[in-house]
Amino acid sequence: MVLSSLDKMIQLQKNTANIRNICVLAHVDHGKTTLADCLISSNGIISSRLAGKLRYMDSREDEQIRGITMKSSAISLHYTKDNEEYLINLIDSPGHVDFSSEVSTAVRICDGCIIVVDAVEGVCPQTQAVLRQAWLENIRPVLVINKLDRLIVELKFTPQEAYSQLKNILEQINALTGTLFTSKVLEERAERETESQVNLSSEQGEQLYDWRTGLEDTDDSHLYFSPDQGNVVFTSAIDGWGFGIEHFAKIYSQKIGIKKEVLLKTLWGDYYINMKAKKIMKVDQAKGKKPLFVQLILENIWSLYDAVLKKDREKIEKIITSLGLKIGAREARHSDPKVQINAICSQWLPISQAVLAMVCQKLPSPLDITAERVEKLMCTGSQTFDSLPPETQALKAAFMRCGSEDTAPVIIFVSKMFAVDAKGLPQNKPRPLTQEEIMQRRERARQRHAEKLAMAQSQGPLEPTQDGSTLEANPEGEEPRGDGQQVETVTPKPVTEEGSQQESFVAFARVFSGVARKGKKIFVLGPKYSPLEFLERVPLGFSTPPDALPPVPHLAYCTLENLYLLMGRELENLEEVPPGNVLGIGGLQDFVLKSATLCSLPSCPPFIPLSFEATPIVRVAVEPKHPSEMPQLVKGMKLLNQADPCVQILIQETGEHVLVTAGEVHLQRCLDDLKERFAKIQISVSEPIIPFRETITKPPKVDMVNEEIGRQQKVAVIHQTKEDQSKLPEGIQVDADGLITMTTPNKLATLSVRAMPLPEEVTQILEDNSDLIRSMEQLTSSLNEGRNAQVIPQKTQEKIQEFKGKLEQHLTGRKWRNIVDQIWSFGPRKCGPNILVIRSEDFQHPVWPGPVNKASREASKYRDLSNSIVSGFQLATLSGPMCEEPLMGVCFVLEKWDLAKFEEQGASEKQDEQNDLVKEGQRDFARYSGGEGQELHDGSFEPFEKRTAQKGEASLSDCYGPFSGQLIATMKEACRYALQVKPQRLMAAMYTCDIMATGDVLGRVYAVLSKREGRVLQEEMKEGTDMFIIKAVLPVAESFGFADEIRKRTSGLASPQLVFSHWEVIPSDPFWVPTTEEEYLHFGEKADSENQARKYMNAVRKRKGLYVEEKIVEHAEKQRTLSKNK
Ligand SMILES: Nc1nc2c(ncn2[C@@H]2O[C@H](COP(=O)(O)OP(=O)(O)OP(=O)(O)O)[C@@H](O)[C@H]2O)c(=O)[nH]1
Ligand SMILES: [Mg+2]
Repeated sequence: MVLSSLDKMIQLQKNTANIRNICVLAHVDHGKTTLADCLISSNGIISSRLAGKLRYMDSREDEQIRGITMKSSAISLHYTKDNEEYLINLIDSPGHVDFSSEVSTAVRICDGCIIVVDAVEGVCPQTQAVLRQAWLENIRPVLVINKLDRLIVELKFTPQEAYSQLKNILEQINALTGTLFTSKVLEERAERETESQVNLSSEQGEQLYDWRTGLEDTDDSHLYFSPDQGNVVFTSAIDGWGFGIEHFAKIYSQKIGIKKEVLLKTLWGDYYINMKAKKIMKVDQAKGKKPLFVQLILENIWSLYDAVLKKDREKIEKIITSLGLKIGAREARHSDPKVQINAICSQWLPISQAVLAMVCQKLPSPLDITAERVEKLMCTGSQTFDSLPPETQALKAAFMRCGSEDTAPVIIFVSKMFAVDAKGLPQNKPRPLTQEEIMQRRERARQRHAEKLAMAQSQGPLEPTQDGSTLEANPEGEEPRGDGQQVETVTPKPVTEEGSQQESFVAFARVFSGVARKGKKIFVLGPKYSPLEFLERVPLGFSTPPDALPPVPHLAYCTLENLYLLMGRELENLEEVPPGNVLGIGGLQDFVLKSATLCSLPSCPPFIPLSFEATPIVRVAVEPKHPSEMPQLVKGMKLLNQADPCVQILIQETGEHVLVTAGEVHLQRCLDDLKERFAKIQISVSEPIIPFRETITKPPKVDMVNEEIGRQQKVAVIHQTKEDQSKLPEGIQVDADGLITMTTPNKLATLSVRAMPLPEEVTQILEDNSDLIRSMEQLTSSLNEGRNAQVIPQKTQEKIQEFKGKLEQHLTGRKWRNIVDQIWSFGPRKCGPNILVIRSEDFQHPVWPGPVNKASREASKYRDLSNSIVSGFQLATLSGPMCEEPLMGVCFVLEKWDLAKFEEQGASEKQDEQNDLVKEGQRDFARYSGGEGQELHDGSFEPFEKRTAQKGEASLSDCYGPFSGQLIATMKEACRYALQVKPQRLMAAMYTCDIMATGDVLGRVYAVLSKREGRVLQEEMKEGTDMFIIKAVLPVAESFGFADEIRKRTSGLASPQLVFSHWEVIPSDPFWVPTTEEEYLHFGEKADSENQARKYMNAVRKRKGLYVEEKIVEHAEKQRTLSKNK
């Protein structure tokens, strides 16, 4: 970048009203980076000839090789329109699903976005996803329909056909906007309704609500994309042209003498012009009139392409002169028509003009941030803005003002950290000396020279040298030359960190308020920080220096060491950054892991977490090739974790280092980064670890050959029968209905547990609400501990009620009666998709937060033992009996629990202890208090541990260990056996996959899909093209290499996008063995070829080092027929 323009940028950064922070979003390969190239070339950063070929924003080597963007990166551009100067901070984002987290990080720090759509492919799955993300973040979109040249050159459409295609795309994308809008309005409406109902309930009177009113009242016309609104531009980024209809309205209003305003309204749409009458009329299909858009715009472009492609020199000349353009001789004579088209069109309809003008006109500046967006950013989880402390609420004004005065609080959001080579940082780069520095150096040299002279003189006269000069050039070679033309460079100070650390992290951030100054000290608020906690701990108007503050969780204090202007591949040093700008911050790597909020006031809440669309699902274990390099690997993985918004790094109980990524491409990039940048060692990578879930189903009605079960006779005993598999150890009773009864080893307590499959919808509801369940769990535990301070916010209460209602709605029937009220826990990890239910009339302690019924003595008894029972349940759901994978969709019912013996013992011991003093007790043993709930003055129960602590250890633990431990183990085992007596099934993770393919390769796509157990859900033809869109589901387990295989089989014509969608039960029974005659006939004795589930199960067991029951062929001889052998 030319240095002189840095000053320009600094100047532009101060005019907040003329800043536009925008990102380019689209489906993969729709031309975002190419478009960005065109915009960058308008600033002279790259030459216009290279625009579209260079893909400047794809600065990584692998991005260039693969031709896809993997990281979002920003660049600042300068644009002048109507004497107004604008600063455009442009962020290019990746379109591949695997990197959708990069889109989230970009969207957060922008105010607007350009949605790019390929004119041939139209609206694709990722287009929908990015549009939704823009909506969720409340940023305004404009539309660029790109690759119009493909309609001319590839599809050979007539202008009329092209017009219909464009209309179609607009309809599709507007339909999408419509759905997003409606759901949002209805949601807000519902919120308002509940609020007013709350208000109303106190008053008398009834009011009827009509849900439609919300939709009808709200004006949504400005939301839709339409060329006459000025928010749509048509482009061909590769050929360097683009236009909005305003451009043509201006030209034609002069040419035909129709008012520009009228043309603006009619150039797009079904209007035609009656040239004689100079009137614009509605299109009459019957007369075959062409719409204005076709006649005045598209036909001109088409005829230009036609002339150039046919190399019609005369016509080209004519067009050029009529447009008043000057084409260089080199381009005019170039044999490649593309070059000619580019040369002509980029002058005639410069793409950057069209796009940037639209951006400046239609997208908001940082000053226009809406109150709605600010409130949303500030309210994490189930908080409402009103419930925030007043100091925090006051910050909203600062956001809205976006002021740069010294009193304005500095608020910065860091959306991701990215790694750069430390050598590439501006402060470490050799740079040319400024004029002043040259002067200074010269001055110093002169002084030294004078000193030496003086010294020499004092020591005595010097022998004059031959050439008459008295001194040689000074040894440091700093003798200035007379001409001063020499370019000297400053070599940077050595990088402060030890030489080994060559990666330096820069925060990708945006200033929302105040001026970020180099060297300023600022608070770093982690995602879990709560301003309330700070205000509680630190007195109002704290005067201590922030360094000396008492420690507050998730709060740190740091210095803004370096500020950078992000210029694509380059960074430029800045001294300060005014509000509303995108910037890079150096020196935060020890404070910020992935994202954070920085603020000069601790009353600021952390921004809501970024919403990620992709779930990390592909996991591999990595290890260094040379075991001694483990420390490098660990360090490298830490760095990788910081540098990527969505990768997860786990260390499993087995000691494996596991990398969890969003997909294959993401995995590859992470591994490359690890090998080449962060760890710099050779690593070996395991096969992908595929996650499974375990569940149970209803007993099947038919067997494997579709015969009704129970009809046929089971075949003889020679073969292993199914019953053997689930043979239960002694001492465990099981009834016909699968109720398991187990006693603790010390025979004091007996538990009866039954497992039931949950309906699919219920599992889904549980999955969707896991966050809510987690916060419910926190609420209940704080209520149990007697901390009533936390009042449940209204919104959370409503959400809980809604969740409960949904469960009740789906859990109907005799089997499930009252079950929702009796839910005791969710698992695993207290928030998973399995439930524990207790069947007891006087059970008073469900998961639902609410006041504990203090009158019930029973309640306390259950509560005291509940921890052990619940822990047992948690353990059982965390790893199932089939292959130790987590359970899903299982309901465990604790039908009975008999503690009579235990109570007896407890009571007798209690007698003995009457006079004992309070001992220092261990807290972790038996959690039983003998059913006594002692009420304290404040009405809450005394914490249980205090009471149990009064008993000696010996009294409750016996030779089998502490009672609580026994209870946990017994509960866990009981749950496992309860599962094993039911038909068990594996659940596989499924991808949805969208494949776009032409008709001729369709067959091959299907072949690959079916080979990999994929299932086609839908196939439709894209209107006006010969493209088919196939929607299919595919097990994650079968997906490795899928994208490559499809690409190879279709010679690159089809490329699938895989996104994790759901868990699906594999219908086959992993333990199935043929038991009936028909089954033997059909499958043979081994019958293992058919069993996909068993294959998966055994693979997982093998990986985990568990016992695998396999039939191994011991004597591999040919089968002999007895008769022949005789
Ligand atoms: N015919 C035609 N091809 C284009 C146009 N714009 C981009 N392309 C081509 O489309 C391909 C993808 O372009 P990119 O700019 O890399 O697409 P992208 O949206 O940045 O892709 P990702 O970043 O991977 O999501 C390249 O081969 C471009 O040359 C266009 O206007 N017309
Ligand atoms: Mg790109």
